Amino acid sequence: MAYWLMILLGKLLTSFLLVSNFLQQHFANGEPQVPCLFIFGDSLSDNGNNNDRATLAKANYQPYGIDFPKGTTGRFTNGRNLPDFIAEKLGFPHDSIPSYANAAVGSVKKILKGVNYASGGSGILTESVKTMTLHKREARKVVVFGLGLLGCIPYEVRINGANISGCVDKFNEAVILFNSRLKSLVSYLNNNLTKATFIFINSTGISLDSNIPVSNAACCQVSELVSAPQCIPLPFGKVCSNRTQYAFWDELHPSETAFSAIAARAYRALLPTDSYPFDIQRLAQL
Ligand SMILES: *[C@@H]1O[C@H](CO)[C@@H](O)[C@H](O)[C@H]1NC(C)=O
Ligand SMILES: *[C@@H]1O[C@H](CO)[C@@H](O)[C@H](O)[C@H]1NC(C)=O
Ligand SMILES: *[C@@H]1O[C@H](CO)[C@@H](O)[C@H](O)[C@H]1NC(C)=O
Ligand SMILES: CC(=O)N[C@H]1CO[C@H](CO)[C@@H](O)[C@@H]1O
Repeated sequence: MAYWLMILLGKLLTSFLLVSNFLQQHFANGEPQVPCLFIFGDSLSDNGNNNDRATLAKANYQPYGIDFPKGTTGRFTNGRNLPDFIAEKLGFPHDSIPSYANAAVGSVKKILKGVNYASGGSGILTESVKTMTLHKREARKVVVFGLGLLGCIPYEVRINGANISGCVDKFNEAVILFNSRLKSLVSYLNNNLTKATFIFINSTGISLDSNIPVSNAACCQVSELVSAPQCIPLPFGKVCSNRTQYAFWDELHPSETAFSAIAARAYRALLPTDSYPFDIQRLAQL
């Protein structure tokens, strides 16, 4: 049952990470804290799954990846995304969790360290259900990220108009309700599924507290068109130079700086409200 819930939620959630410890071995210093990491989610977590898919949700062109060592990869941001930061904090080498698209053509060894199933638009999830059932019995530690404040996304503000808060209040009200029920679901699952541990990350609380100077505008230039929230390709569109000052990279997706801020407190909570019932660091140690 839990597995189907994960798949369902993966279609809605900002990000979905799954940490498995089926090997139950002792890890030496320098080794990752958990043996493998599986990621489910949407474009906020995608690391290249959509590049060859028939979809409009693509980020495999410049300026995407402008601050990523390998450049453009299909990540929907300027640098590292949320799973990149979480994986690094868990001790995985930089960029070592392949996209499902790459893992499928790569070696088995690669897949054993984990796979990123996240896809802009989340369409890949249905395709990968079969693969995931292979890992079903081993899935023991699950991190669920709550939805971010969708009503504060610059694109939504542009399309719907802002309330006094500067955001679209009705969207944020729905997000807050959804997240509180999601947190209850995490509690329910922990009490009723003895072999697995779930934690909830309060993305909204963390981002409201993160004080990135510009949170109401995209760093890269986007088209004025209603359906165009992504960066205009280089060299036609401009990109801001002070990228660490912006919470949003394009009109929909957080910047590397914003992802870094969320990952830091998801991994090691600063406030008791950041995670429930505890943070990723503690989950990894269980
Ligand atoms: C937000 O703005 C919309 C559109 O202008 C308006 O209908 C709605 O009542 C406002 N909501 C709040 C909570 O002020
Ligand atoms: C998230 O954090 C904020 C501020 O710390 C808090 O007010 C809110 O209740 C938290 N949300 C959930 C779902 O725990
Ligand atoms: C970022 O740089 C632009 C010019 O490229 C400037 O207009 C803007 O005020 C700067 N913003 C911050 C927060 O530094
Ligand atoms: C503590 C908790 O959430 N336990 C739940 C386990 O599942 C039963 C229903 O099957 C609920 O009634 C409990 O509340």
